[in-house]
Amino acid sequence: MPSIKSRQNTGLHIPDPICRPGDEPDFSGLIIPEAGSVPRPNFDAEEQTLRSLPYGLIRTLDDKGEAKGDWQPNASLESLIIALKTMLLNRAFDAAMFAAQRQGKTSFFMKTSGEEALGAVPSLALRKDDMCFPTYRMVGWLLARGYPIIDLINQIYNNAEDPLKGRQLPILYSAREYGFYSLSGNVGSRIGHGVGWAMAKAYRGLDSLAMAVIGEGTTAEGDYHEALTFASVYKAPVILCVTNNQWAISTFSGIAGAEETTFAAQALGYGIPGLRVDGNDTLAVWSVLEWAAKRARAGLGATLIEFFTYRAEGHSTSDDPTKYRPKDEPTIWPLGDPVNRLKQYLTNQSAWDEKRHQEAISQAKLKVKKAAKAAEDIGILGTSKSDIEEMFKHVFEEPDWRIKEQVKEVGI
Ligand SMILES: Cc1ncc(C[n+]2csc(CCOP(=O)(O)OP(=O)(O)O)c2C)c(N)n1
Repeated sequence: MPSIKSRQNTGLHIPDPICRPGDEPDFSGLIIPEAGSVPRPNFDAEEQTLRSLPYGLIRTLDDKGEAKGDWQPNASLESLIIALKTMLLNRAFDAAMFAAQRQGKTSFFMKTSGEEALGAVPSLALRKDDMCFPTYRMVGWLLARGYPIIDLINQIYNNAEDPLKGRQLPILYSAREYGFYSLSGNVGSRIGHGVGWAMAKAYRGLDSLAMAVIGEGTTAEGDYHEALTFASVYKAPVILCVTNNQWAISTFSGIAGAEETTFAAQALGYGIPGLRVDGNDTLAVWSVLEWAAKRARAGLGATLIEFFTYRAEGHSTSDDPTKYRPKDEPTIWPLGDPVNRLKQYLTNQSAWDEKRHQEAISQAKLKVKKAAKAAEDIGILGTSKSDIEEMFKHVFEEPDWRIKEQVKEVGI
C-alpha cells in the first residue's frame, strides 16, 4: 500500500485542508458577498435564468444585524422570537445531554452547535403536513413543534419509556406525527426516501412537500445522486438540502468536492435550481425555504439548497476536533453565530433585549433540567432491562420470516 506522499508523487491530487492543528486558522479564502447583494428571482423563474445563484451566497442579515435586500422572509417578529427561543432551548438541551453522556447516563450524543437555525427555521417555515427527512443535527425541528423533551431524553437514555423501545441509537429519533421521519445511522439512506415520499404525495394530487437533508460529506455517496436524478426527472415536490458545515468528522469538505465547485452548483447538472445560503442567517434560511416551497407546491419541482455553515464543536461525544483542525477555528468563523445574529436583529427591531434573552436562557435550562430529572427517575442507560420477547416486537407491523426464525432460534 503506497503512502499518501508517494501517491501524491504520481500526480494524484488528495485534497488537504489549509489549516491543521497548530496552524493559525484562516478563512481568508472564503468569498462572502455583502448581505442583500443577491437578487431574489420570482419563485417560478425558468431554471436557465437561475444558474448564477449556486455560485453566490444569499445573505440577509448584515454585520450590524440589519436585514438587507430581497430575501426577506414572510415571518412575523413573533415567529422569529419563537425561532430564537427554540435555538436557545436546543443549546440548553445539548449542554445537558452532553454532560449526561460524560456522566455515563447514555452511551452517545451529538450536539448541534452553530447549526441551530437549520433545525428550528424549517420547522417553523414549512407546513404541518410537510415531512422532514432530517439529519441527526435537527432536533430543533422537534423542539419548535413542541415535541416533549422528556421523550427525547427517554430515547437517549433508552429507558422503559423510550418511545422507540431501544431499537435506535441514542438521538436517532422518529416522530411521524411531528413531520419528522425516522433517522438512520446509515448516513444518506434517507434522502431518497424523501424524494419518494414527495413523489407519492404529488402522484396523489396533494400539495405537501418533503425536505430531505444530507451533510456535505455524505454527498459523496451514491444515494444522494440517485435522489437528485429522481427529484429532477419527476419534478418531485422536494427541497433537497446539503448542510455544509465544513467537516465530516475529521474529513474536510474538499474531500466531498468543495475545492472544485459549490455543493449548490451540483444542481446544474440535474437541471434544477441551486441556492447557496448563509446557514447562520435565520432570515435568509427562512426566505430560501419559502421560495423553494412555493416552487414545489406550484408543481415546478425540486430545489437544491446548500446551507453554508460551520460545525462549532465536535462531531459527537466520541470525537476530539483538536486532533484535525486548529483549536480556535470555530471562534473565527466569519459568518458568526446564528443565535447572536438573530438576537441582534430582534434587538434592533425593539422586539428583544438582554433581559428577555437571559430570561429565555434560564427558562430553557429549567425546562430541560425538569425533563432530564423526570427521565432519569424512569431510568438511564443500563438500568432498565427489557424482556427478551420485547426485542422481536415493533420491528414490522406483522413479524416477517426473519423475525419468526430468530424467535425460534432463541426458543421462546
Ligand atoms: C453509510 C455510512 N457511512 C459512514 C458512516 C460513519 N459516519 C457517521 S457521521 C459521518 C460523517 C458525516 O458527515 P457529513 O455528511 O458532513 O455530516 P455532519 O456530521 O458533518 O453533519 C460518517 C462518515 C455512517 N454512519 N454511515
